[in-house]
Amino acid sequence: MNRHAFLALCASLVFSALPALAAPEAPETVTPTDGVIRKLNRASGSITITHGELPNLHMGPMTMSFKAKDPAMLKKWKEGDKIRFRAVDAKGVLTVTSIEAAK
Ligand SMILES: [Cu+2]
Repeated sequence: MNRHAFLALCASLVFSALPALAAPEAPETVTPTDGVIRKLNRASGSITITHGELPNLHMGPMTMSFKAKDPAMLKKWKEGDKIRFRAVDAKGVLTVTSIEAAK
């Protein structure tokens, strides 16, 4: 392997490792959980949910506040809505990454 090939290999290894560092938990792999919206704060982008078990966050059922990944995703919801949602630990901030209506 010549020097250029070696450097290219190093670069590809570094870049392939980056997504894993930036997102320790891919949101799309998290199983959605049932919840009921208790409180919405569109200004601060926070949402309080009574949620079922969240295995990926090591939580049993409880009522708690999350940060919305994007505050705009709170627009269509209101208090009392039954939802299915995904939440992840984003560097210590418990963050809701998706919300859909419960069936
Ligand atoms: Cu909780």
